[in-house]
Amino acid sequence: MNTLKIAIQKSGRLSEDSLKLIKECGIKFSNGKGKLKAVADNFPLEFLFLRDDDIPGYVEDGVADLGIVGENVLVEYEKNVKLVKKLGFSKCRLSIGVDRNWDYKNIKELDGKSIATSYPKILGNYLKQNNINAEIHEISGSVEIAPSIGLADAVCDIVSSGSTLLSNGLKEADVIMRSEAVLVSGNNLSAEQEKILNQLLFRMEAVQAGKN
Ligand code: PRT
Ligand code: ZN
Repeated sequence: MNTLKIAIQKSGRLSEDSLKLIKECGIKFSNGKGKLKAVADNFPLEFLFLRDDDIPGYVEDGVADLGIVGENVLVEYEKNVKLVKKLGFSKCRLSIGVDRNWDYKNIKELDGKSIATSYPKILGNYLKQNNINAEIHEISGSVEIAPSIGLADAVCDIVSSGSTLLSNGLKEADVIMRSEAVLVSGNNLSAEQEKILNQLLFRMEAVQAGKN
């Protein structure tokens, strides 16, 4: 196939900047509200609008050839895809949050404690590397309320300004990983598709150079 399919978050913190980058690359398309697919008018690119959690898997399966997703999601899902380029937006941290009155010194204090998170794999690996035995409570949203309702002693969640932690009586105690939006690709692009990807990367680099 002489086109590339790119998976972009349908709506959320990555969507707007992902589409902005595409537009800055000079690629034109119209995406009607609620549409799940679109085709570019002046570049061999098709768009699939998906939930961010589904993007690494769709790229691995070849349903999409490329995707834009947070590094945190990419690492958590452990799919067989290539990180092609860091994109510099949607920057955040995956951090441990604890009660603001906890005189937290280092990760060892989590030994024997319970931690609520939507990132069980990244957290589990981090705890293992540090030889910490803690119980992981996987929850899919509103992680920050877990300590105040007695569900867990600490949280491991995405932080950007820190205001969500603060408003739940928590503080950022340890940074586990730093993340930003990344472009990923599948491992089975045709030679023609690799060529299109290189043209796209060339344009993305020009956009980035223009901003520095
Ligand atoms: O519906 P879908 O599954 O597609 O979206 P989603 O709700 O899972 O993800 P979304 O849109 O919230 O985030 C998409 C990606 O943006 C994440 O995977 C991160 O890579 C990145 N990102 C950047 C963030 C944040 N900043 C962020 N602040 N993702 C989430 N948050 C949340 C965080 O979970 C916490 O609840 O915002 C809150 C903390 O923000 P502060 O500013 O109060 O610290
Ligand atoms: Zn999601």
